[in-house]
Amino acid sequence: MGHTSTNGHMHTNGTHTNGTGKPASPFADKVAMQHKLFAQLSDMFGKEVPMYDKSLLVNRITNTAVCDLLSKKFTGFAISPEQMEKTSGERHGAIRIGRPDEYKWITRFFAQFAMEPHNYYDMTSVGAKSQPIVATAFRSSVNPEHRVFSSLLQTDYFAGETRTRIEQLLAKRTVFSDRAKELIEKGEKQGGLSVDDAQALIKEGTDRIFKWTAKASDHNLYKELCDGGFKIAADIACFQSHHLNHLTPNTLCMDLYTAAMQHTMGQMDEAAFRMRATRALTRLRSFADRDWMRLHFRHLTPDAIAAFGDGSVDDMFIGALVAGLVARFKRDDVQLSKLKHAGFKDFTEGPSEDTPVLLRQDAYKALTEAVQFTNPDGTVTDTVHTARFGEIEQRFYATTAKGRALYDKCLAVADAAREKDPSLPKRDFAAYESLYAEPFKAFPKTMRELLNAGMIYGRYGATPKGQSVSPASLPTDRFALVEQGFARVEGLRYEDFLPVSAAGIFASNLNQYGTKSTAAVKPQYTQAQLEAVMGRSIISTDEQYEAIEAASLLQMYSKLGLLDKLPAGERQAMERAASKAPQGAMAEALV
Ligand code: OOG
Ligand code: NI
Repeated sequence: MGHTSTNGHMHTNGTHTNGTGKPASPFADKVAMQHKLFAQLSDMFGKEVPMYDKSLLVNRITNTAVCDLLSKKFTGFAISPEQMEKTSGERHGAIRIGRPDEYKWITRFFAQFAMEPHNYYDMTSVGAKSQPIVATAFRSSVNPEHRVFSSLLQTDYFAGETRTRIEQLLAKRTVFSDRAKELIEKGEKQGGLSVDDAQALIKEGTDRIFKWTAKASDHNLYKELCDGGFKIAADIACFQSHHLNHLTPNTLCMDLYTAAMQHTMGQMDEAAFRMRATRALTRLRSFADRDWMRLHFRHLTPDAIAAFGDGSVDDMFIGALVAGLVARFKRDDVQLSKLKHAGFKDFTEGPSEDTPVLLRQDAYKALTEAVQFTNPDGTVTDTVHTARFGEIEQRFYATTAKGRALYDKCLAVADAAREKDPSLPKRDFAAYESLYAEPFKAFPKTMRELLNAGMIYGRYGATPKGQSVSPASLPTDRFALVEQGFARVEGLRYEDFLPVSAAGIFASNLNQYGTKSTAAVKPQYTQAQLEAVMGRSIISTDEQYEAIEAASLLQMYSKLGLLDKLPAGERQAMERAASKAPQGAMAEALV
């Protein structure tokens, strides 16, 4: 499948050349339309779920405090309101789909926005938290800003009669209108859509495909599924659209945001909030170095970051920031406790707060929303449904196989420790944090150390200094080159999902642990099966992260005149890995 321009540059339309010498295209830039799609999904979701809109406001407020601290620490750093919106903007959504043919349409829909399937997630085999779904995530391959975790219900997970009833109900619905299908087919045939057509397809998304209707079918089946522990199947089978389950923005400081949410939702008093906010900002002051800046502000070039001066942040400044937050959260527009809600989770999923790998996620719990069921006999049941929740995330470095294995090990130990004393986060949060951080001590805590230990992937580039000296005087070791200023490096950001974290999110938000298959023999699910449903292959991102690193190293060695000095085996391995790099990846190189 061909890649389109996924380099993240904004074009409002494609009718001009894009500065790369490529001929002008009559079609809208797919990535620009992807941004529009997510902006409009966010508007839709904000109207549907007032809590979500408020959580965006809380995120804006806490991210602003973070940036105030950063501009004191790094003189010359400032962020415009527009850039703040973009930086905190939507990162991912989640949808749950019932039928294979619908899943194929979804695949084709996202392709029109340059979003392709990345990674296979088999949620039927994650132990006690298993769910009857398999999934992939649609996103751009290079510098993705948005992604959608898209699940497909596996009806054969269920025994005979339940399975038949789910399938019969699902068979009756039409999520994609004829117009939506026509637009997708047109885009495929032409190789793109005009701005108007792309906008019309977005409207199909916000008016129908992803829209919450509060209308459902067959309350008996719904109740049976819920009572049987299959809430997820009920959430899929009984509804008429692939309603957006959550839409997750990006926070610059998870611990500040979660404290703020708990405070404004009425779960944390002012004194506790002051303490938590002070701790979060104090930690940020020490670990937000220039690498952290590059990771969190993709619009800042390494040169721009290097040019910032060294400022300093004293305790008084943090005190003033916290006082400002306390005052801000007294205002009417952020009284989240006045909205009906089910509380905020007590702890964050992912690595400990001091370990910058993969991602950290948290959420306010699923809301109870009014739904009207129309039953097979024509009667109507007015009741409620609990599924949509409010997640938040912060992304860190992508781990290598070695780093991932260590993460999985640390996580298992940390989770077990937490489960031994489940009320600890509520009783004594500081004690809980130390308990959870203990197993993660096995991880280095800075980007450089993580790279040197082979735990995370990096993108390397030659510096002007490196290019100005004779290759004969240069070492070939990548770390030595960086150490001596001949090269530089940045960690790659993790752009994907964590099945165990996802399972935890399913479990806590459905208020229900996983489900065992009721089929006589639990079916085995494979990536190839999902690929057959989609009619295309799924991209493996471990391979991509490795490829981006390898391609950047080859480019660096070539610019430094060192390619010939590399051991042949090492160079070949790099070339093999680099050949899998997504198109456009090197346009993102450091130099
Ligand atoms: C998807 C859960 C996965 C995440 O952030 O890991 C997810 C769902 O709730 O349908 O969104
Ligand atoms: Ni999510």
